[in-house]
Amino acid sequence: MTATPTPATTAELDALVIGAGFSGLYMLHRLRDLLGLDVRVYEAGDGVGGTWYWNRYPGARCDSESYVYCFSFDRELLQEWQWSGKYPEQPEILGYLNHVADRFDLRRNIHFRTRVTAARFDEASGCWDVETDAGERVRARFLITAIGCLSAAQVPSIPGLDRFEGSWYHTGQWPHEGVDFTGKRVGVIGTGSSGVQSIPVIARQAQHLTVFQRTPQFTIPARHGTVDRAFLDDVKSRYDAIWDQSKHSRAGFPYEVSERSALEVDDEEREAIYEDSWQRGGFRFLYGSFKDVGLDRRANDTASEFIRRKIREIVKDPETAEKLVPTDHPLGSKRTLIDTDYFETYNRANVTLVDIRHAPIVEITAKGIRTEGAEYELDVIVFATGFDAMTGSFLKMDIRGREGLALREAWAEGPKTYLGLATAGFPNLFMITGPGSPSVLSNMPVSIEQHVEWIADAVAYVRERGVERIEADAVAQAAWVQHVNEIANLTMFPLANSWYLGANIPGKPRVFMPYAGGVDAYRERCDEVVANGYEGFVLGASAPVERAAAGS
Ligand code: NA7
Repeated sequence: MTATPTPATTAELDALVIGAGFSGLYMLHRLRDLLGLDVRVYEAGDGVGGTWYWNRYPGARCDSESYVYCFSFDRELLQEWQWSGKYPEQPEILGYLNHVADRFDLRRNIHFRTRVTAARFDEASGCWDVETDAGERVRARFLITAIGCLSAAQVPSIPGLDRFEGSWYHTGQWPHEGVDFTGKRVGVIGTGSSGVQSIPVIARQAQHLTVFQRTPQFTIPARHGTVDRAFLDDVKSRYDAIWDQSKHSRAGFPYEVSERSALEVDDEEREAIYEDSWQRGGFRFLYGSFKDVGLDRRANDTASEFIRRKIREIVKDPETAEKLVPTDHPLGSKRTLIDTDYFETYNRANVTLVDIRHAPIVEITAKGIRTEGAEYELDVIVFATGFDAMTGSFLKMDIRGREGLALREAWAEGPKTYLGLATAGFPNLFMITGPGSPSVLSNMPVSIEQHVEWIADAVAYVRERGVERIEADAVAQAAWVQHVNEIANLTMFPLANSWYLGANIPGKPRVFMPYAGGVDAYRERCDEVVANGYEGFVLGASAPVERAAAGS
């Protein structure tokens, strides 16, 4: 908060929602149309869509299959929308979310081109005072963040970017008019999902593409294509069962999960199962092949080794193939990627792979990128370098809870939440898919719907009882944080440097942020909390803030 006078409060709302992606749109609908509350949404973009508004890079596409990458709450909506791609592409998802906004008349409560800069909890009124970069100031009983998990784009601070005479872009802030790479020498830094999706598409257009790779990745073919009409008709005839299965599954997908161990079959059978999963494509490779690929290192080694063999088979130049083979982390410990023609792209004559793990980038020059090994002349640099994941968008705002406690202070050692829904010291603040919930380890719309419905129910519960505040209890929060860590330590996740752990951001505390115990177990726990009268939440007055020990 600044010492400068703040503008007068202009409105009093029941709820203020930040963000108009999947989460914000449904939260608005639920609170406004089902509970009859006075709600406003602030959205930084000039349209709805969130992630799918910003990430317009070539090849941007979702890794969840389209028929389950959507809302399930309205049966008519499910029946009327027709997906065209097996995996929905960014324009199609954006079209879907615009359709949702129109269909439920949501835009009239959304203030676009408005970024929330600060929010302070007012002890006397039990409300949040929220400020925006447009100079608006509004008071609301409940503050709900619908800011996504991957929305604070990260351009690494490489010396010399300001001297570069070409143009540069970050995949997460892509120009709406697109970028024409024809005849251009293009450099892509980063080989996460965004890099792996955009590299094959850029390679087909550019004169030459140079990929700057720090960590080789495991990626599985998506087997993308148009979606079969008969398949969609069948899905629509049994949607209730599909959602039921997804909501009670480990990762929010209606996939059969294998009951076999990779270690209980012989080599030949194991190879055949992996080959079948590889040919079918997508995340099924992880869930449908064997039950222990994500849990047991020896089982995981068999899957990792299968993919390494595939890379060496696909990539013709042995030296390039070796550079692409991941050796420093097990499959699934970083976000598993799915791709279309990623490894095949390195067989093109106009594509060069540069290993910046062994010869790091030193600087960006006027003409291109200089590594410890060579200088590469470029017309365009694409930063596919990811996000300050899960906490970045929270901490960009100046959020202050009781007794002026700053969220930046409360989360200085890493995010501390109760169920990823709330945080001690910040009454009446709810987070949709916050750190400590399954979020990025799941099919997002399934997790988003569960959170939105849980939050709306909690709001209704306290309102019906005339309770003015609800806040996570610090002891319950500490137990949840510990549980999230214990579960992560049973998996492969801690074995890689990943954005799940904040490892991609220099100086960020190394804490595993999402909940790896599964969408099914998580939903059960959230339901239990409600059944036990909002166990772990304090309703009404709260104890003094424990600064040093807040949630630790
Ligand atoms: P990711 O998955 O964080 O990938 C970022 C990539 O950029 C990754 O290969 C990083 O290498 C690389 N990177 C990041 N910083 C640097 C620097 N300073 N120098 C060189 N290379 C760097 O982001 P995406 O946008 O691809 O995907 C985000 C999520 O969106 C994805 O996981 C899905 O959930 C959807 P590293 O691996 O850190 O060595």
